[in-house]
Amino acid sequence: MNFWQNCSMGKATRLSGILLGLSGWVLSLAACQSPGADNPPAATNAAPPAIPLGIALAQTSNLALLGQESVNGAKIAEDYFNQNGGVNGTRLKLIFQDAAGDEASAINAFQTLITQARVVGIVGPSSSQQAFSANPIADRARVPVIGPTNTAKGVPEIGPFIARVASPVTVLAPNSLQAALKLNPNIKRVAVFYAQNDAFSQSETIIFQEALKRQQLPIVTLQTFQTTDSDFQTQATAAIKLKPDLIVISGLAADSGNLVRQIRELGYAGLIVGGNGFNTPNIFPVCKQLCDGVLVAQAYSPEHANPINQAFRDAYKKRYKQEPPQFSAQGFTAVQVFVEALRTLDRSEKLNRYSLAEQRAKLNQQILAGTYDTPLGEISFTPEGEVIQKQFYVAQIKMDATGDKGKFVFLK
Ligand code: 1QQ
Repeated sequence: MNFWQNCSMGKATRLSGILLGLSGWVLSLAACQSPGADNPPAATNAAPPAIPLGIALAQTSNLALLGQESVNGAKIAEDYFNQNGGVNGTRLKLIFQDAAGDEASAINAFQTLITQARVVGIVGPSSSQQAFSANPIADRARVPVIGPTNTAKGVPEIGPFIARVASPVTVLAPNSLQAALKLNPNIKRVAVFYAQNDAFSQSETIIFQEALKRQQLPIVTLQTFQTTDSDFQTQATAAIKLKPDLIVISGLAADSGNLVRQIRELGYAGLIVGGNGFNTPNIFPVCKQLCDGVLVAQAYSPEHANPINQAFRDAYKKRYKQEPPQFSAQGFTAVQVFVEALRTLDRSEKLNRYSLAEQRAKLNQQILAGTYDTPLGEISFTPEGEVIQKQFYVAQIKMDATGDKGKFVFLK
């Protein structure tokens, strides 16, 4: 926890007694600003109380390769929406709790946000594996959760307060197989790899395997690993012996990058399809030149032509000096859904008349009722909280000759 989170937590605890029984946003962060040059200390009572939204994503651990990108997107959203009027004049304040890469950290982050920071809702956690443990806690506390990157089957069904803006493996994964078959219609033998200690990887590999069966493509071997592994010699050697002409991998970023590197070093030259764990430029330094050619399905294109994506992309490029990746667009979108649902509710009902519990319940209903024009395109939700999204893409990784720089090239 950093100083400002500490500050806001202390404030939350102190204020909660005073505010008990009072209506209104429960957390004022006005006196908790950075004292830096850009932020002179605010006079007490100068600003209306900000609306606290919890961000419980992986900022440390191996999952941070993906989680930090969503954090970056959420930060852009906070600035963007506050510069554009906040929630009908009230500022939004993101409260960050590192959910790291394991279930216990995600549970801790959720509990702190729900009971101490008293957030109106939570964006998180980063992985489906964590969601299956942490989300039931928010659901029982009746706090709306939007998963920015939880793609495993079954996440929205965890409970009525759980939604996601991440399109599920069921709709995302098969797109990259189609692209592989287009590039090489002669694929005959497929080797499938997946991380067996991760709910998303297990879920995604089932979808890949079902899609391969539908295409009547024989799976010549099924190899398993752990997301924490870095040595894949045994599995890679065994698979390559069977002469596959397509390798399909479901894992997270660091493990998948190392696996690709070792498969290539052992001489495999055929196509590789990577799952959602490959969806980050943070994989480039892991497999370097050997990442080249990997196919990855994407739920976001930086080229998507609508004004909100234009604004997001410009702000992202200005701040992070690169094109926004999918995980950042999803982090932005999750915050956007909260902001727009809050605006709509506040316009019709002046939310500050309600208790926090009532605000959370109304917010959950409004999230599910809305339609949102986002960097991911237009999205809405099923009554279960499953995202309905229209456009999907497939990209191929292109590395330069040195292996130091790479990009996702979107296929037609
Ligand atoms: C999930 C995923 C991961 C790749 C996100 C970090 O899609 O866990 O559902």
